[in-house]
Amino acid sequence: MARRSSSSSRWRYLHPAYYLKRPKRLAFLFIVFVVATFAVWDRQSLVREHEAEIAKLEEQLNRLQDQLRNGGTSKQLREDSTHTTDKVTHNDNVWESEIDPVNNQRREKVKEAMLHAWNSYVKYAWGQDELQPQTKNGVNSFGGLGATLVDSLDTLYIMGLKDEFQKAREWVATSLDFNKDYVASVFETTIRVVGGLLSAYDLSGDKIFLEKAKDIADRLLPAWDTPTGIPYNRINLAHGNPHNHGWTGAENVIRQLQKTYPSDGLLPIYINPHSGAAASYSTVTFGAMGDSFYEYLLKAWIQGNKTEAVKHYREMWETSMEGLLSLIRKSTPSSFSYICEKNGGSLSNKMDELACFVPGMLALGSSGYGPEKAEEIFSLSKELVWTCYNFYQSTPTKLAGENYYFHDGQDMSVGTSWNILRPETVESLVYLWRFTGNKTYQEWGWNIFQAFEKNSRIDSGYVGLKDVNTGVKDNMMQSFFLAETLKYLYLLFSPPSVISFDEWVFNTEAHPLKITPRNDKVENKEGAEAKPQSKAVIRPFGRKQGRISDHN
Ligand code: DMJ
Repeated sequence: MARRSSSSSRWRYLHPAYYLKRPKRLAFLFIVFVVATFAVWDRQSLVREHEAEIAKLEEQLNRLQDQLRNGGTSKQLREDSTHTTDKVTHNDNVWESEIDPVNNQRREKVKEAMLHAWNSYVKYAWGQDELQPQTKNGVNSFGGLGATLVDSLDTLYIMGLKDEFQKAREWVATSLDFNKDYVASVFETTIRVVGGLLSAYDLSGDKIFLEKAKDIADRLLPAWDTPTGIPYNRINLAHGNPHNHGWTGAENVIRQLQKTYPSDGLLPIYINPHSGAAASYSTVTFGAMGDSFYEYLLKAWIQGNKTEAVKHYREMWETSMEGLLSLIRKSTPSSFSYICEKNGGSLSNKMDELACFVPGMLALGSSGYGPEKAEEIFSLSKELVWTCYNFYQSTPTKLAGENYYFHDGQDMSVGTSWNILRPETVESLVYLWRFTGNKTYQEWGWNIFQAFEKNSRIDSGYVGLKDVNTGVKDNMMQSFFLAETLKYLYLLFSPPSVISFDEWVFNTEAHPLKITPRNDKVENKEGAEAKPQSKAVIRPFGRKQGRISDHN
């Protein structure tokens, strides 16, 4: 009995009558119910909030991983990042570009093009200098120095193609051998191989690239051992023996340029390394064989961080720019500005596509002038890049020929009509876009990229065109297509902080090299310590602040 009554008293709490008969108990039950409901509801919303937070973090993580994969800033990939403050220099632009889906898509397309070019090289020409895509074989046009591989290292790195970069790095470490009984071009080997290796070192910090760069540079150095210091243009990599082509030795020269820089700053393309003199009839051009000299006057000044020790480079460059101004003419009827060539005393109305690096150079150098001159130089830069873009637009394939002639009343016509995947115009577009923020330049670059895709892409790589009028293809994927053309296109759709002009200067083969830190002690010619000049950082114009009126 007792057991039965205790059990029934236990279950009485579940009977409604237990509460309904006593209001206090009912109120207590109600309060317990409300508190429990709140507790459950609150917990659920907390879970929901946390889920939302986690989703947001995941999204951010994906975005950062994407950024890392797609290039990001060079320093994001570099473990040894010592300049962390630089990462935020152009932060606004980074985020602006990140949320610009058009730029992102275009950048991906360019990266995909690089992968296509690279994978074709890996498949058919691994370790050789260049790929012949039509016949699917490699050729050693530079003596077997792996020119395409070395030229591509920094592009792979900047695009965040880590596996490809690593594989290339292993080849450099284990198979790159410079002890070749081969008479190499001093210029080409310097810009592609020394430049490519130094840039890979500057970006990755991996010492193997520096060691290899030193090895090849030491083999090239005897070429500078001439009475004037002006180098021979060819040298045997295994044995030294610097020499010039027979035909350059035949130059009759009258001035010793080493000591007397011409008053118009325009140097003929052939100079005798023994006397330092140039032939009076030798061509003056901002195109083939003359281009990089002017580019390097400016860039040596920038790479030396514009200190007193490198001031003379800037001065010579400014002198040469006055000479350049004297070569500028305008076409009729459309008023295209172009750069003439000079043969002896007469000007020829011919301009190489190669000279289309000039607009970029002018834009880069303009900020070192006072405001008025800077305006003049910058404005010329914009006029010239418009002309260069029209080199592309004026042909049926929308790819530029090798050079153009200008005729009264007829504007321009293609001279030599091949296109070998050259980079100069897209190079200049990167500078113009970065300095003006005007997206028109990106559109032009995109049009050029599409023309390459349409005309030059085949299953086994990219080829040049024998004729931009007919679209007939050649059989060569030039190493500078991967080193320069695709790199500049990638940068055109990337935030300006990716290889910022404040920290990097591009060699003439588009290999970015670190600007010498400003606080470094620089020694001038006499061995005296040079004082850094007052801060003269290159200042890109505000993105919304496009200068004067841009074409289109
Ligand atoms: C490259 O090797 C370099 O840009 C050089 O300065 C000029 N020629 C090619 C690209 O056109």
